[in-house]
Amino acid sequence: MVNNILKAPEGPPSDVEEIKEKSDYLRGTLKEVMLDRISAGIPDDDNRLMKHHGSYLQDDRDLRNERQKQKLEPAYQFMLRVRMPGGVSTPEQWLVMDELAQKYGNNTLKLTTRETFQMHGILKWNMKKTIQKINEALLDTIAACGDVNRNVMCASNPYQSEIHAEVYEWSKKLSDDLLPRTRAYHEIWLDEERVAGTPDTETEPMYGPLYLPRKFKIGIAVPPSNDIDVFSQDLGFIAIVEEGRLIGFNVAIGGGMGMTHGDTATYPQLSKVIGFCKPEQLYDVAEKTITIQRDYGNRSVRKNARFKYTVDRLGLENVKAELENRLGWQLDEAKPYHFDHNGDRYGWVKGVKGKWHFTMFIEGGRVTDYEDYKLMTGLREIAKVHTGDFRLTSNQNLIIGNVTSEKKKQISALIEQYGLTDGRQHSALRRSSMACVALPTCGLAMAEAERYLPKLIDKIEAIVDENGLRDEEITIRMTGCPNGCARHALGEIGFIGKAPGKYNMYLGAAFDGSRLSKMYRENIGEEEILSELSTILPRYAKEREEGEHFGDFVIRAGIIKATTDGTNFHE
Ligand code: SRM
Ligand code: SF4
Repeated sequence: MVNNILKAPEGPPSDVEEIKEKSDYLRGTLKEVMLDRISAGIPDDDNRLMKHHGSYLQDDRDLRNERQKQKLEPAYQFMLRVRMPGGVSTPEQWLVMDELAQKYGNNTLKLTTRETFQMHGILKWNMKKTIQKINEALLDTIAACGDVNRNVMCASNPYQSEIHAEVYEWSKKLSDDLLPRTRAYHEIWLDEERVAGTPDTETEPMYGPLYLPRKFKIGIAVPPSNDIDVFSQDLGFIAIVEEGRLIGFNVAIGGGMGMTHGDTATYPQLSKVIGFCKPEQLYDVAEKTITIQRDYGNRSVRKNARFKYTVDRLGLENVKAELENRLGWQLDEAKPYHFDHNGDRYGWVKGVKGKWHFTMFIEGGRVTDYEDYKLMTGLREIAKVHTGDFRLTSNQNLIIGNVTSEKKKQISALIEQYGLTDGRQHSALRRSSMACVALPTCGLAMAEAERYLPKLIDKIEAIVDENGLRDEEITIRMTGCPNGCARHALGEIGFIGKAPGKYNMYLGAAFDGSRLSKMYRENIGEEEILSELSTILPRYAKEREEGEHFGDFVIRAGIIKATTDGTNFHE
């Protein structure tokens, strides 16, 4: 149903639109090229389609120059991302991921900012086996990347597990029901025979043959925790709980973090709340919102193709009216809600039904065995005896969830034995940190992030300690480029990579994820970063008001202007 007043931008379709159109519903020549043994890589067109199957071809950038000198093809390898709505994994699934990471990956698991596992370093010849094993474990990688709805996030707040359990069921339903219908994934990776008659019978009723103009992200928050950064989602739902009962969701549309350096037509944006729906209306709202983006999103210029630009271009009220038109009913007025933080809360807590939850701090979300910290082994041993679940948080941390009182002793002993940590020995600043993958695997990284932020924090901690701020939660986030995979624009201190060793520094985001930051300094290195923070942090220590968060303080003190909307992020 296309509205005659609303218009999609004109212009020739982008190259990806053409690739999707010719792809025979995401098949392309993937089946054949994955069998080819001459190159460890795959052609670019197939790589574009590969994303819809949850994987990217990458190369090890640490080895790039050396291999070029030796006239070798890049050290090609694949990244694989699991679709795991709400970040909930069983211990059995954890053990499968752990085994695959050791056998076919680079011996690490990355817990991502969207509550799932990524594996890096998988060679082409091992991809099919790896994907098959993941599917045998009742997980999959369908639509974990690509121009479709992605992994649906939900709050991992263990304090309110009954609500969490309900919200988790919704995130799972949304993720499952919004999957592409094509059998391409099953044919390419799981050896399913193609049924005669496809693709004529395969119509992708919701997506259509071109799928969406760009990726689409949904998350569900449960106040007062905004751990999933609900306003950064294309479509966010805020659970409304009355007298301990989930009565529905506020609906927020048009958020996103990515931008391009030097291009003010691109910007991070926060979604806006447009109304309230009942639980049973949730799927309808999601589906109809997605079809609006399908029909009006920019299919010509990919960097302006996200739903946030569609909403800003068409106007919030017009998009809301179009949504209600497609729904055939009106959203109720939004209900009051209150968020007080967007980070995680660490350590043991007792939830309802007598179950215990332990939130661990996982720096940079990287699970591996370090020389003096056997994190991966420790978690493997826990998974072997654990009868509850694991919840991957949207801050790259991990909750060992639903531990019975009987098991708590055994799991606590393993936590102790392997020195697994709730992060209490670190500053609250480190515990509130997030960094995207960046180098060496991310092809888009302009600077280090995950490998560098811990070292930078070592130095910032000295300033923090000198000023009595060790227990002060200040969110700090770093990304290796402006795409914003660690939601940099919602960090009270944010860094975006510009070039090796150089970052743009941002300040002024709100602690509860409700205000974007603004650029404070451009293209600076470590020395200048530390020098700036050596001035600002002591001022915060001395001049802050009772309970005032760092992001609010820098605005009140006139250090940075508030960003009131994504459209003034660059001003
Ligand atoms: Fe991201 C692209 C990693 C969350 C915005 N992201 C990438 C790629 C695939 C690079 C590429 O296109 O070649 C990165 C793979 C690196 C690697 O080696 O693994 C990558 N993104 C990640 C992860 C693993 C970061 C992490 O350290 O945890 C996160 C995986 C999430 C998941 O499980 O699905 C990740 N990416 C995000 C988020 C945060 C979120 O969704 O809450 C964002 C900002 C929110 C948003 O989408 O606006 C994000 N990633 C991007 C963008 C910019 C998109 C845009 O339209 O603005 C790109 C580039 C693109 O799509 O062209 C990108
Ligand atoms: Fe790569 Fe940039 Fe995302 Fe970091 S923010 S993982 S560098 S795309």
